[in-house]
Amino acid sequence: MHLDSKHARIFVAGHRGLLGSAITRRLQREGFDRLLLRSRHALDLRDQRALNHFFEDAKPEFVVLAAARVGGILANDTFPADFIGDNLRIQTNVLHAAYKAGVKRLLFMGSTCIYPKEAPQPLKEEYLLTGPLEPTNEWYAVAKIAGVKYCQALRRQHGCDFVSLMATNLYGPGDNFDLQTSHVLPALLYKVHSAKSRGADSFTVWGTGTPRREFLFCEDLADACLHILKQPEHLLYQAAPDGLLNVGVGKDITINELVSIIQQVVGSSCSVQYDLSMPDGTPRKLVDVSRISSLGWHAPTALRDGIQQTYTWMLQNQIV
Ligand code: GFB
Repeated sequence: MHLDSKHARIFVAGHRGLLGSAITRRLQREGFDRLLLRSRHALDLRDQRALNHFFEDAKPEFVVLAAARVGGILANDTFPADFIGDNLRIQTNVLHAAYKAGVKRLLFMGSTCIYPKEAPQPLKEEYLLTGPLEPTNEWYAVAKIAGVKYCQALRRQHGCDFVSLMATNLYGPGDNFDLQTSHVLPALLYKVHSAKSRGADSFTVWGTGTPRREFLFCEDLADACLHILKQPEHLLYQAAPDGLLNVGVGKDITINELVSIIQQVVGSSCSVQYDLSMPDGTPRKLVDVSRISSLGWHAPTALRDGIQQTYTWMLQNQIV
């Protein structure tokens, strides 16, 4: 059932994360006045009993499941048990509690890394489970695939209106800039800025710089979430009969091209050193955005503008 009231009770799970905080800001700006927000300390999503109590008391009507353990290529590769374990626990608990509570619509955040490493590009939703995964993030991907499948199963068995959004590499204000655990875009913003500030000649790019990635601004994904929450059910499932929707910009670039844009934004001309001991990961993951386009949604923010906003945020928050 779609969202049609500013007074609906909406639970944003993970409201302090990059996506969750963007969705929360957006809903507040739009005048939604019954948001349900719980910090990690107030409600541990890995605790099924606590979560069941929360759903019984607060009675959320809509859920955006943006809580997850996320990280870049190194974090995924270094902490496989945390990535598969925490994500399985969080999503299984929330999906089960939401089903029991009769939630009207739930958005589950998948990821484009759930598609096979060698799948044809652009990645269509129907390529799910057609081949082996990228090894650096298969643990996270397996957890996310389980979440997508659980949503589908709940819809099939119990008629739950639970949809999975497969977002491409997300970035934006509030990002994680820790070099050991971050994704490439905030990592390179940090490295280029700090090299410039120190007067260094060069900075390090992991891998070969040739992999291609598609970058989605967090405010745009928040916009897509609201758009999908508001879609009438018959239109939504006409576009996505299996409940899967890719969310991207429909265009990818190489890591080297990303470096150039970041250098322009930061105003730096330092040279690049490639650390070939670090993994490239999947060569490409450009998503096919036909389904969400058919529902009238397109990512509004140009990459350079989004990077500029992220850089401004990084400086204002004295990250470096
Ligand atoms: O963003 P990223 O960490 O993750 O890396 P993935 C993307 C590409 O950028 C890889 C290269 O080819 C990295 O080797 N890269 C270059 C760097 N320099 C750096 C750097 O300083 N830091 C980082 N982090 N990368 C993740 C998955 O994959 O993407 C997750 O592990 C999830 O499961 C997420 O899907 C969206 O795009 O490779």
